[in-house]
Amino acid sequence: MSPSSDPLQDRFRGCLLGLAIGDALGGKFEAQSADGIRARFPSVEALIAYPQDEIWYTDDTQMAIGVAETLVEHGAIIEDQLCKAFVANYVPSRGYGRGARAVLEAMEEGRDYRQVAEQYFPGGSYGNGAAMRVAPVGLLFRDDRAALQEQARLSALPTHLHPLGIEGAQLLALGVALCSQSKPFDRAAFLRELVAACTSDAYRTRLELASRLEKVDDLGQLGNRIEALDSVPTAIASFALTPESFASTIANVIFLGGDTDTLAAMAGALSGAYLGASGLAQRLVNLIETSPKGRTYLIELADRLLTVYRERHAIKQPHQ
Ligand code: F2R
Ligand code: MG
Ligand code: MG
Repeated sequence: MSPSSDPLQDRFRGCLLGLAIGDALGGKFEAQSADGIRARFPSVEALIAYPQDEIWYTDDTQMAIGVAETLVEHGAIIEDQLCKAFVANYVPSRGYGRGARAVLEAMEEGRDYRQVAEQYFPGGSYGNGAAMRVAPVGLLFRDDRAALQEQARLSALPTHLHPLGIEGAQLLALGVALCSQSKPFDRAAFLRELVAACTSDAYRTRLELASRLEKVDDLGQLGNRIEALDSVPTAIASFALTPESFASTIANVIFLGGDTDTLAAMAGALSGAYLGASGLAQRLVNLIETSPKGRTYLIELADRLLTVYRERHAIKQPHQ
């Protein structure tokens, strides 16, 4: 990849590549214990140095690709088009949530997927599957708060109808939008904006706790689980504690164990949107899989999303 001289292009690319790296590196440790990971990797540097061969992403990146493709093709989330993109990208061996798998297979077979989702989790899923894939929404609607909230909600609906699943996606999308705009980083302002955007006490309480955290050793207080409430605030807090280090941001959530791919995918998307592709761990960028929808495709997809963003705003000149 030749480095971009366009700061916004660098951030769009950084967001998708950061997501894929966090997902792929975290995927090597999914469901492992914090103690087990720490015993093998005593430092951030040791963890980041671990992969020697291609790193393969999981459902997190695969579904984010579906969201980005839908936005590129249609300029907004259109539910049946989003479902088509999810189905076209669906490879079960990448490791999907069990409810998500049932819903995607219903979509694939033309069955009533909303009914399947409701049967699986009455009241809807509050898993982190909507948040893990929402980053492209945060990029495209980075300067339109109302559209961002609505588009994030629409991107969640086919699989995640529970309010906590939807709100997790809205908060992560807002986090990406803020990260793509700010430099230098103002931690208090960043978390204040996110707290103000909360619609539930549950997320507000977690993000207020995130704003009081002073060290990465305390991140575990926010959770490491597959539920959106137990992972979205954690990823946001990790980025906010180490905004200038992509490696630390993803490693510190992987050290928590549990849902490591998704924690690191979300944290990586935030960090990448802030630092840009040029601020990522370059060794890891170079190790992202070279499959048809691997590293090169992710960069092209980010560039196409930026084109849609610029057309939407009729912005002719590159800007921050
Ligand atoms: N699921 C995985 N990884 C396990 C892969 C196992 C194995 N390698 C394989 O190949 O199969 N990872 C991915 O799933 C998470 C995202 O899940 P998503 O899309 O939200 O799925 P789902 O099924 O809707 O929810 C996940 C779990 O959350 C709990 N849950 C959700 N809503 C619930 C409700 N209303 N009541 C009770 N529980 C609810 C359930 O435990 C769901 O299984 C990411 O980690 C992604 O990486
Ligand atoms: Mg995954
Ligand atoms: Mg996961």
